[in-house]
Amino acid sequence: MRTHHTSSIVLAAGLWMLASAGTGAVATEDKPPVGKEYKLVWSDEFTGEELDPGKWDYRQLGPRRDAVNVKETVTLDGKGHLILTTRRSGDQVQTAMIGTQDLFETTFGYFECRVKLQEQVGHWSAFWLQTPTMGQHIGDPARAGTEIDIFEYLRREGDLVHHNLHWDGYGEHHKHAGTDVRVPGLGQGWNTFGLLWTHTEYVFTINGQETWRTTRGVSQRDQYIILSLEVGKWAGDIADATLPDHLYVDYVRVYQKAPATPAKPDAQGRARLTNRRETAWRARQETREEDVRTANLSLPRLRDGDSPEAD
Ligand SMILES: [Ca+2]
Repeated sequence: MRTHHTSSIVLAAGLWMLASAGTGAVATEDKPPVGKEYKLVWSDEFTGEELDPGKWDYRQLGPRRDAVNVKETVTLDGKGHLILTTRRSGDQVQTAMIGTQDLFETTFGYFECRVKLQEQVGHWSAFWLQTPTMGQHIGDPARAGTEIDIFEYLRREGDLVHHNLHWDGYGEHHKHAGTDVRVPGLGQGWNTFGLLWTHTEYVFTINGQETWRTTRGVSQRDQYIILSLEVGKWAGDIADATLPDHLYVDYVRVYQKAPATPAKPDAQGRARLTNRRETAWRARQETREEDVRTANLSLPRLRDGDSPEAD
């Protein structure tokens, strides 16, 4: 998570609504494609009493930046929300970071979270995708993967939010692309942040509206999800913060495009098919069934205890 600053885009919520309700100027393809070809493949609605260890693990427990990551700052409220907390404990500031590393790692799809942002300065919240091979295969982000910061939010910037990409490691070869978006009212209440990640581009959304689209640094490899609060000067001085302070997360959902299944021709249509065409259609059908099986392999692995065959 770097602190590069790029050009700022100001987006007025009122204009969005006008475009959506009035002229239909917001193109359908710009909206998250969920509910059509895309199917929910992974989610956490945080409905339990504690973090689901089958979906999430703690990350980088111990010192990180200007705080210490501990498990106790990651809680569920029993009302459907994950709470990440930054708090003081003696001379320490403690904060929270979880990820799906080794539990759910995938390539492409639409990733969305619904959150209520932190209220204090000195720490920033983020929903991001990370690659396990950051810094390898320099010059080839498709193979090495890219840090994809779907959102980074600093309270000291008010209604501003960051979308960032980092690839080719964090050293001398480091590459970055990003944008900042101002969304009036962002600091109050709930917001959704989304990323559509395809073979060719990333499309970032806030509350269902496209805020940034880029073809730079497109990863083609499995990556994992991270939710974090981090304490550091980028977000201002934590000494000025009234703690504890929280990031609330209502859900994280991942949708992926189901392989296309050809429509079965009706009786009349079938009659028009020559034998050769019908044979070709069956061959395509078999290929697609193979694709479906292959795609299923990339879905989250069952843990031993979850397997229906385990008992
Ligand atoms: Ca929820």
